[in-house]
Amino acid sequence: MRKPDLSRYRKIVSDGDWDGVFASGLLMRVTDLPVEFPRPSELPSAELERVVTVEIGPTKVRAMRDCLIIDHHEVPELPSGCEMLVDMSAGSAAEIVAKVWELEVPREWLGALSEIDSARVSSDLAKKMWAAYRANVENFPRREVAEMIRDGRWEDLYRLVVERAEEYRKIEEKVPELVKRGCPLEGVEGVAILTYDPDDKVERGASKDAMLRLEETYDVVVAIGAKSGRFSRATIGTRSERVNLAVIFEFLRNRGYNAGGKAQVGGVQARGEVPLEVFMRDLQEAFRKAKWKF
Ligand SMILES: [Mn+2]
Repeated sequence: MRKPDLSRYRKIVSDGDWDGVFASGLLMRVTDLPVEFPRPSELPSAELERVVTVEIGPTKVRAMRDCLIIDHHEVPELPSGCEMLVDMSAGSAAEIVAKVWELEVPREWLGALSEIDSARVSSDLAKKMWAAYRANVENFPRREVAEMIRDGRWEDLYRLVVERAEEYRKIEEKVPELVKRGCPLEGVEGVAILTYDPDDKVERGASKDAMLRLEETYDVVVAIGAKSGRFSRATIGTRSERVNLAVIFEFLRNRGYNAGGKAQVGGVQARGEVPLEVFMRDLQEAFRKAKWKF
C-alpha cells in the first residue's frame, strides 16, 4: 500500500474504540492534524470533507467527500474524491497505519487489538484492555491514551489499562448488590427505583448495569443518586416501546428540576437542595399523572 499524502487533509475523525484511538495515536506520530473522536450519535448528521477517517465508513455519516478512509472492514462504495487505505486482511486499523508508515509498535499490543476487534479476547492484555474500556466507555480518556501511543509510552499505557480494568472489576462485583437494592416505587405499578451514592465512582458505574438488569423485570427503572437524605440526580430508563418518558421529564421540569432526555432514557438533576423524600413524592406524582399514557 502506498503512503497517502496527509497534508491534503484538515483533520482526523476517528472511531472512539480501542482500535480507532490506537490508530489515531500512531497517525499523530506522522502528522500534526487535529484528532476528533465524535460520539456515535453525532455521526449520522456529520458531513466530512477533506478529513482522514479512521474506521468511519461512508455509510456511517450523512456525507463524505475528498476524504481518506482508513479501515480494515469492507468499504463498498467510495464517495466522490475519496481515497482509501483499506486492508481487510489486517487485524486492526492500527496495524494498517503501522505498516504503511513503518511505525514501531510492540507486537503484543497489536495482537491484543486484533483480538478485541474480532471479539476473540484471549490474552491477558486484551482482557485488561477490554475491561479498561468497558469501565467507562463514554469517558474513556481517548486523547490521553492516543498521546501515550504517539509517544510510545507503553508502560504508562499499561498502567492506565490495569487501573481501569481493576475499576471495572469492582463495578462488576457491585452490580448484584445494587440490583438487590432495587424495589418497586410505592404506589406506581411497573416502576422500580434503586439508590446509589453519587460520589462513589464504583456505585455510579454499577448503577448503569443494575438498571439494565432491573429493566428485565420492570417497565421503568429509576436510578437515584442520593446521599445523606439529599437528592442529587437520577437516571430514568425503559426498554419498553410503549413508554414515553418525555411526559415524566416535563412534569419534573415544572416542579423545578433540570430534567430531559429521550422517550426511552433521560436524566434529572436537583436545582438547589432537595430532600430525597421530596423527590420521591414528585416522582410518584409524575408517574401517577402520566400513567394513562403508558
Ligand atoms: Mn477495528
